[in-house]
Amino acid sequence: MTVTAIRESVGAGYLDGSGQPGPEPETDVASVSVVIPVRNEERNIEWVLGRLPSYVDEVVIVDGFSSDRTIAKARLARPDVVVVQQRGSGKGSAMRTGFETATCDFIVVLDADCSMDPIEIDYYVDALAQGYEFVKGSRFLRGGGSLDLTSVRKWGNSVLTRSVNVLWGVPFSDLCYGYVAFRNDVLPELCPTATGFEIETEMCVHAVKANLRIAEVPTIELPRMHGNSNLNAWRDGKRILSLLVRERMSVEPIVVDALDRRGIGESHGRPALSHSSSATA
Ligand SMILES: Nc1nc2c(ncn2[C@@H]2O[C@H](COP(=O)(O)OP(=O)(O)OP(=O)(O)O)[C@@H](O)[C@H]2O)c(=O)[nH]1
Ligand SMILES: [Mg+2]
Repeated sequence: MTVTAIRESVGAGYLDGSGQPGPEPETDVASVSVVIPVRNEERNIEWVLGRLPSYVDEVVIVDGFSSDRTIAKARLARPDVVVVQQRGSGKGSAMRTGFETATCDFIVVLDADCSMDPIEIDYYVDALAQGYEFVKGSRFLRGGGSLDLTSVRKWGNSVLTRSVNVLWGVPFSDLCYGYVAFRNDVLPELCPTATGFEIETEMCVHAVKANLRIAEVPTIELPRMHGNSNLNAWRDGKRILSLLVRERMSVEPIVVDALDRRGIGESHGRPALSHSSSATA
């Protein structure tokens, strides 16, 4: 799929000026790491790994002390998979371990429960290749949807999304969703610290605070195929709320090098990326 086709189909979702032209596309194609946190996903992991686009260079599986055959199944399905044990507990800790391990230019995060279709990685990679730095999936853009959201979760997500939009003056259409991608070189600015599911929100807020170029792309959330959810809507909703309060009250800059903040549309002067895949072919 070409960059142009992606822009035409989801252009309204970009957060950099309501339909204004996006940044210039990268002239070279970047390498892609996929980070997958897993905890007891032995019946799901093969489906996920089997549907990864062929241009993915590196797959990092972050194990959360699985007591089943998840890792053995992953190695069978994809022998070159990089397996790391998470440090600390919770999905947030697992994701941070994965980010430290991933080596490619672009990092895409997806769940292992078959709720996020890996073939959608095209959308994320194409947006990053255009010059966006943080890309998140949205179930509420045209072309997106969910077959999994309960009414409680939908309500909670809507309240939290509106809260972030009001607090930081942004137009996110979705918030509590873990299908995200970013350029490896903006990881210090995303600066994730959360240990639980609130890490997804934390990364969105830090991307806004750091003035990153953010895009939303449509995604369809499928139901978990097998096994049990690790999320508790009320407990994790409260954790997200308290994160938002902390982030809003915080007067400390989260960016280590505050002078490196960039306005949307400004030139980055980043070095060209090396050819290692055909993501935009
Ligand atoms: N390594 C690790 N992975 C985790 C942990 N908690 C959840 N995961 C993984 O993170 C992904 C998302 O977890 P889910 O339990 O599906 O949570 P969810 O998608 O928000 O909730 P559902 O919509 O109910 O499935 C899955 O791949 C899980 O295996 C954890 O503590 N450590
Ligand atoms: Mg899930």
